Amino acid sequence: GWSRADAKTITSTIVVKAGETYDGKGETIVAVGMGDGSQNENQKPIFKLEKGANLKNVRIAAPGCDGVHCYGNNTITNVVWEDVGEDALTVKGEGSVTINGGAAYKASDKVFQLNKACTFTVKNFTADGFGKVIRQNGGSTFKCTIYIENCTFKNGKECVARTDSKTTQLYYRNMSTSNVKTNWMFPSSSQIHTY
Ligand code: DGU
Ligand code: CA
Ligand code: CA
Ligand code: CA
Repeated sequence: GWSRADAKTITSTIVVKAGETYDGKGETIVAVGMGDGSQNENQKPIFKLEKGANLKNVRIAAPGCDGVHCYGNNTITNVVWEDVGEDALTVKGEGSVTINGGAAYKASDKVFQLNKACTFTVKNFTADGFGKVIRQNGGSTFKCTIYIENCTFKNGKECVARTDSKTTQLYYRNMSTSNVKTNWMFPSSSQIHTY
């Protein structure tokens, strides 16, 4: 069920192994003792997805802590962050990461944080309340390739995507925004494409 009465309490990170899929079947997860959901950088992730691990059908309740850590080649399907903590999801290993379906609400700053070179795809997703939906780690120069497809972004204080890298490329189609300050903060508009 989806009700808070059914929520599953965790006190440590759920590690999903290579080649495995964690299917929450709609469960709501509440983290206790793993962080307060603020902008403090020392919170624990709710999930650690090893390289090649997948996650689906989970609602992450407040406090969102440090969200989901991805080590590459991960698919995240129908995951809802009810109240994003420090951030919602971080790419920590090279490879592809695909977010398909789901939503993220109430992010004080970043939703998706890209700390390694990756192909990062977000599709069929809603974010409502954020600073940036996608942020490549500040000052980094590696190349990310970002795809945004069939997404709705609302109430963004800064932008949809921001990078300092001159090699990162972003491709988007069927993206709708409302009350988002600006779409892109990239070194050059030539890095932004439709497809
Ligand atoms: O600013 O390393 O925000 O992974 C310096 C920090 C910062 C990271 C990042 C993250 O970039 O903490 O949450
Ligand atoms: Ca951070
Ligand atoms: Ca929040
Ligand atoms: Ca973080």
